[in-house]
Amino acid sequence: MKTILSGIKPSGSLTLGNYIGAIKQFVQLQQHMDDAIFYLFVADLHAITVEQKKSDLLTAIRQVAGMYLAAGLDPAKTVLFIQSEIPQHAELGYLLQCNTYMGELERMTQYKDKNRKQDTSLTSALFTYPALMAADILLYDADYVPVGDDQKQHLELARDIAIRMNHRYGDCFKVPEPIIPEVGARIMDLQNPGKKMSKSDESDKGYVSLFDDEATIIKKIKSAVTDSIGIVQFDPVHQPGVSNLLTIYATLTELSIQDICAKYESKGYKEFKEDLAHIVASTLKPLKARYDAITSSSELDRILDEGREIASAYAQKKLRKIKQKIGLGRKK
Ligand code: AQP
Repeated sequence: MKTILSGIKPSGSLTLGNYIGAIKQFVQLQQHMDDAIFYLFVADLHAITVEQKKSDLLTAIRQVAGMYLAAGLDPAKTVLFIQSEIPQHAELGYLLQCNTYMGELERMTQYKDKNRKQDTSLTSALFTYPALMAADILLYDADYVPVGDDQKQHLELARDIAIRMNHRYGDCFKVPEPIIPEVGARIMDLQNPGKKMSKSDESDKGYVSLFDDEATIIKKIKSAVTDSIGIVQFDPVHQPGVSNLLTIYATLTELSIQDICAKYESKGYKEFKEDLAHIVASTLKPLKARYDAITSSSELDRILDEGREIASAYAQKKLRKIKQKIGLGRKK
């Protein structure tokens, strides 16, 4: 049986980018892989690498957990849990840090982007975060890790650390493979299509939250930045805004980008955006309804308790093995 693992940071309100690049993909994978177990977690330890307000963090943790289920993940095939409830993530994270070089962490583009802003509030945990992410993955011997494009480099580092430690201490970890969607791996900001749509963005105009109401969704899509060319075509270099909207359209309808372009060949952006706005709104409406039903019952906590037990048993055994391999403690 294959193990698929992924996590989402509760660092704000989940966005359409998180849905298309991650959650929707998990559901599709689960439907196509009968013989697989999914370890999906809420990456709350990663969220606190930047300052979070306690009440917002608690809300966001529940939102991520609830959305996994609302999107259609089958609890019978999923081990759903909260990262901070399994202390072995942090402990293995430290052991991996001891096998990760400063130069490797300094090369991570996500860190470099944040550091470029010369932000003095950058924490040391933000710097070492890829080692914790590697621990999240290696702790459960994941075969595949579905992620959006932005996490590809971190996953490559996880593979490098696994290979290094297997070489140093003997067979420690399975070396995981990424699964990156062909379309939708990087949904861009609606107001600035040169950067990724992110839930922690200062302005909420650039992203559609999965919790936005219909009027807000329609307004945000209609006011998405496009260009003066006026032709609906896929050209990320010269028409990044329109290309991003086409990607969203294609992933939510399962139509090809080519077919969508043909549909709007002699029409302007107005009609294209109006149709897309309604597609996004009608995708998110049932999702939100299922989310409300799940989070207003005791079902979510029951599933999370069960997930914690299964994940905890696996993580304890795995960490014990790694500590022995390294030579920590008293047991040979
Ligand atoms: N814009 C995006 N397009 C496609 N995939 C995306 N993902 C995130 N943004 C996009 C994918 O969602 C999964 C969970 O990501 P995360 O929340 O753990 O971290 P992130 O990638 O840093 O997401 P955000 O929204 O940008 O969070 P903040 O603003 O807090 O940094 C991952 O698989 C990610 O690739």
